[in-house]
Amino acid sequence: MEYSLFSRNLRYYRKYNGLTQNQLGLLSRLGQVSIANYEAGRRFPNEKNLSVLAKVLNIEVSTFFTDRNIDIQQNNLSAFSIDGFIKVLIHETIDSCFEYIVSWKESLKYSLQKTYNNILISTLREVGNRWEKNELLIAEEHIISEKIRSLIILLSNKERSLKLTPVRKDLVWLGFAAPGEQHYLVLLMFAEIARNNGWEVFFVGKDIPVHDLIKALMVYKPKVVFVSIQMEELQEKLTNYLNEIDFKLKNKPLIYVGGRGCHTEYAKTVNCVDGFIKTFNQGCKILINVEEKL
Ligand code: B12
Repeated sequence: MEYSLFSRNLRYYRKYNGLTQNQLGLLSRLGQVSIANYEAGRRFPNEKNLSVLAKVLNIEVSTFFTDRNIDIQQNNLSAFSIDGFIKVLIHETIDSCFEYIVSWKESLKYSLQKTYNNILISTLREVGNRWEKNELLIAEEHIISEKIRSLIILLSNKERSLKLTPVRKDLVWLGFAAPGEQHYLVLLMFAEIARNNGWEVFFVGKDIPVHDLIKALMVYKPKVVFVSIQMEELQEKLTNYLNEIDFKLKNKPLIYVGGRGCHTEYAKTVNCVDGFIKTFNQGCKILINVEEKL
């Protein structure tokens, strides 16, 4: 009994510290094989090695034998946390970050949509809270954003390699961020959800001059356009932008606006906006149940 408690706690605190078995094996000089054996309950460390492990993991030896009150069936789930993930994002390579989020996703049997929403978006919110409280360096916020950008694409590619959805030529999606807007990660998640649901995707991202955007809309002829605005102060610029599109484009696509810089009242003030999307799941619904909308 004590042994299995030790195994679970070792695994928990290793992940909490953002370490792979290999990394813990190197730091403790016990090797990856021993760590794997300990975690699988096949072997048990002697007293000396126990204290080495506790030291590397920054805990007391007794913590290995303290029940953290976790439900045994949920044991895997508790090994992951937003806090642990943020540490991994800041300090580890993109490969370790990917390994962490894939294990987390699989332990919870999450879809791509749920992984984006429940893990990545929640992490971004927590990063925002910490940034506000000055608990994160600007550099760390940038490092995290960049890793999350890569993870959005890596997760989506992995999903597509498992389940190939043929691209439907009649479903074209285009996404862009409001002029002056630097935030585009949720927009990128929508692009990947669209791609995984058979859309042909044109992710134009940020900083696109309006004339070029109009050209892109004429050439690619999207059925649906998603616009992202996080900064309220950019609303006026976005309105001018959208009005110009409305004026110059004959066959207008369905245009949806979303993000914390936008609300229903704002969306109503712009003629060519077909809808305001409040939540990530609401946006995904449009991309998945597309036939209802077109
Ligand atoms: C990551 C991040 C950055 C990254 C962006 C990286 C990137 N490539 O996107 C970097 C480091 C570049 C950055 C820069 C800045 N940032 Co910033 N950033 C964030 C952070 C932490 C996450 C942004 C994000 O992706 N949010 C997505 C989710 C978490 O937000 P959400 O509102 O819950 O989103 C929901 C809905 O709104 C909707 N949704 C969101 N986006 C979209 C898009 C579409 C199309 C749709 C349909 C729906 C939709 O779905 C979500 C889930 O339900 C936020 C904190 C936060 N809570 O958002 C600050 C935050 C947005 N940033 C902020 C600021 C102030 C800045 C800077 C001005 C800071 C500076 N002084 O340099 C700059 C420049 C901003 C600019 N001109 O655009 C402020 C904005 C305050 C405001 N004015 O409203 C925030 C809120 C931080 C804060 N707590 O103060 N930032």
